[in-house]
Amino acid sequence: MARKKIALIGAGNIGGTLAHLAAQKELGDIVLFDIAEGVPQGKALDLSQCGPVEGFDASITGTNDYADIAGADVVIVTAGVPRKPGMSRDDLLGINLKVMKAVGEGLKQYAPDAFVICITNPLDAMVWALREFSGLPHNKVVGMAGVLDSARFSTFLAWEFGVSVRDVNTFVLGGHGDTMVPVVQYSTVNGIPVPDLIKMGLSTQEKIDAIVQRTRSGGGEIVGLLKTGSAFYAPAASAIAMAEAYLNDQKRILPVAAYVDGQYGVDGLYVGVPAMIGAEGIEKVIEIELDAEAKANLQVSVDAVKELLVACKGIDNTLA
Ligand code: A3D
Repeated sequence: MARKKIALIGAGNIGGTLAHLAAQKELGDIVLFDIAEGVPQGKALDLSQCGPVEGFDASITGTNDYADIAGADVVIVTAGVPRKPGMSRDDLLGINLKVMKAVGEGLKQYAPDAFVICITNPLDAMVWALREFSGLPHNKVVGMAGVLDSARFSTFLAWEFGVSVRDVNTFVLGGHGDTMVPVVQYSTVNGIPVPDLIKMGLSTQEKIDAIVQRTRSGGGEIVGLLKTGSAFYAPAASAIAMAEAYLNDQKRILPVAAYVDGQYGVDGLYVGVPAMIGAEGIEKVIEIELDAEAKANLQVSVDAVKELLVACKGIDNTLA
């Protein structure tokens, strides 16, 4: 069987980390694409030279030509600009929308059968626009945010309870912004819901509320520390988990920005929900029961995503 082909659009901080992880896991041969001349080629060469040391077999090439992504099985999109301190994700909308148009056209021409994972911010609007520009089926275009936001929530909870991160399972729903919804009700330590752990005296409501808030602003906390860009290790690891779920038909239930049409009272929008990823891409959106507070928060988040789509349509009238 021929090796799978993984195309990475954007060879910046996340793109380079994605290439390294994909090579280490031998997910397939890797093509790094960027508009910056020399950058994808240089990173590809550097990463190729990890092969003998780390012992992986993967061809890694860099390119500025979309033709080289032809036939890709998985495409992960990070092209665009990241946040700087003081910027919200939404401030990136105008510039990254143009980038999504170029990427969408490249996908339509060269990789129409790929499973496409978008990471570019503002995520929920960019994944929607990328789907529109590319014309690919909705089940094959998905956004990465919930896996990362849940990983942040899990990390903070593991620290709070003093337990292994492996035993913490969390869900963060809604848009990837300040209105995201960490769902405490469905977050557990080895099956024990966080509200029960509070009742057992292992934490307090105030501490968990503070963790929810820290999760919501988890990306901004890192931007504030790095000063020159945004998080990239955990975002890359999260997208790789989604790519593996597709390539290996794992049927994983992951929180992702999926196209929702009907569930949760949402019509025709990309928003963070639990969904099953397998060989068909997004195979199912899972509708979990939410308490009144989570429902209200999800609605705020959905409204925020809708506003972004109106802004997108205002900038590019082909999206109307
Ligand atoms: P960065 O290191 O700047 O890399 C972006 C790359 O995109 C650069 O190498 C650019 O040259 C390249 N690029 C720009 N325009 C184009 C184009 N038209 N075609 C191809 N390549 C282009 O950023 P990064 O890797 O740190 O972040 C990438 C994106 O991910 C940003 O929009 C971030 O905001 C976003 N991000 C999202 C999350 C989520 O959880 C959703 C987390 C972290 C970062």
